[in-house]
Amino acid sequence: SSGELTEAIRINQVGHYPSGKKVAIVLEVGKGAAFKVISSPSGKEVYEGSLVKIGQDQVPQREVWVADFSSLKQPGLYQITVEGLGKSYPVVIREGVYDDVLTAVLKGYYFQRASTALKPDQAGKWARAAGHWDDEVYVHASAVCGNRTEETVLSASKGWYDAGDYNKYIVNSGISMGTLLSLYEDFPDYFDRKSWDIPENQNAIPDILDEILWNLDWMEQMQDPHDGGVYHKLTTAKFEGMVTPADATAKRYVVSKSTAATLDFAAVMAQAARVMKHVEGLGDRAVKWQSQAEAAWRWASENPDLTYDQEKLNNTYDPAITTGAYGDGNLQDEWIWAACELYLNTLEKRYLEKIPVDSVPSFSVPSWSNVAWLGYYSLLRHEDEALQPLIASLKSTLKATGDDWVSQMEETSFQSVMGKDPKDFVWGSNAVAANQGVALIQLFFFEKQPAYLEAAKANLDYLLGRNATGYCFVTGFGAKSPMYPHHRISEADGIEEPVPGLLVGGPNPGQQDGCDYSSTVFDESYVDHVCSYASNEITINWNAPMAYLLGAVVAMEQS
Ligand code: 9MR
Repeated sequence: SSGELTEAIRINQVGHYPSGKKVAIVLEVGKGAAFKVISSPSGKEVYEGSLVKIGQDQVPQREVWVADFSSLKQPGLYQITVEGLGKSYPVVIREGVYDDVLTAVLKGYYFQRASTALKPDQAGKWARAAGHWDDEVYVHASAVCGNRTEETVLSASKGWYDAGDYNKYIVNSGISMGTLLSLYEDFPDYFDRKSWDIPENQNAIPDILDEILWNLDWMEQMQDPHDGGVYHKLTTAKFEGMVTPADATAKRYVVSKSTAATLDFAAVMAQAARVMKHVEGLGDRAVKWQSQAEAAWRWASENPDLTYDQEKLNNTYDPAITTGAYGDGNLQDEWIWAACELYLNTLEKRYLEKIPVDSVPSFSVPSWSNVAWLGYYSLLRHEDEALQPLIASLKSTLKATGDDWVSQMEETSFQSVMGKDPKDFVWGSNAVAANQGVALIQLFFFEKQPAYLEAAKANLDYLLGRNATGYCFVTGFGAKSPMYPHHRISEADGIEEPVPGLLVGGPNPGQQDGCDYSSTVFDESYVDHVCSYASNEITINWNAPMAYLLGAVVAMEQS
């Protein structure tokens, strides 16, 4: 009957703007090839359309029909029905439809704060006691140098927990901060006004910067003031159990300085200095960040290839460190990112030596280990004439990528850029989808064609439910939302609903956690179970491009 709920109709479960493109994907057809849109709960039919079968070859055994109801523009609550199949989850059409999820995704960072209690005023039922003051952190044997010993204690408090675990990793904070700083740098007018309920929201500083500062305050302390080198991470020796922050009390260390961490730190400090130079209430902090960035650059120049190799370090130093490695053997992209940010602030030619200015760079979607395009986005947003022809070739590279994506998207199961290439389904694939959206928005800034923005929004549809799993991937949103993320706070707090506003990692056919997945198909390899750290964890670097994508869509819709 058409009366029952079916999961075979995949939709963006958060909703659509009245004027926006609206597409559902139907995975089975019953009788005929029509679909209807009905008002909910009255059941009154408001639209009828044809299902269009599409050819997609990523998953040969899958059949897919597209239901396009873009011409329905009347705000309201609806359902899609297909005769013989059933009714979809609710379909929302309204102005401001992404405002709440944007706020929640930004607020997600507040819920990840270390070294503070969360009060019911801001955190509601997820209020919690403080943990991880990190004001007595030990220097791990791998980081002993100069006059420091293993018993040297430093303070490196605040910051955000990386993910489902409680450690703080500079490399991963790097891309997260770069992405959020870029969101403010690209949409200052919107974010100067945007406010949400964090403890600082009455001060003069925009809330997005208040939140960024919570992590920047920590990062500052991760640089050794004696030489400019930056510790790779602040961590326990092994992962804590599934306990609350207050109950996670194992000894914490700063571990080995590394070139990647030091360059990512340089890039973040430089971008922060530029973005917050004129923000009132910060005194001369921007000057300090710039000099910290330059000191980091100097250290990296003297230690150009100190990669973080956890296994190797564990052969030499005690205790063994078995938490997230964020080890990366290729540092060229970290050099590029730091060089771009420092060049923009100083216009000093020496930084250009690290940027291949004469060859055409290829495009790759940013990730924690691949940050070149964070730097290139910054070059594009500031368009320094002295950097031609590099700027022109960055533009043509990005345009070629965007054109490929737009043309390939029509032949994917879920009509999104994500899905065209099974290789995009890595650990944290949802961040690949979000970062494709970010790239398309950068492209849209200089090539004003609506198709690029539409493609970015198609990936948003993917992330919010129009995908092979049927989940809306942000906790607390959608009719079918992750309930059991691999997240110590959510697992240990005794509250049924997970902390809201967190993007889970998403489909990952690698299935490295060995959990019980119901499918091995690349885009279905997701399981909403706490054991699944390879598909159902949350991280600050996945939330960041989601915040960017949502923030950009909302800011552009309002302007
Ligand atoms: O996001 C990281 C992913 O790219 C790696 O493949 C994976 C295995 O090394 O590690 C992921 O990062 C985890 C980090 O090491 C510790 N905190 C949780 C992160 C997400 O699972």
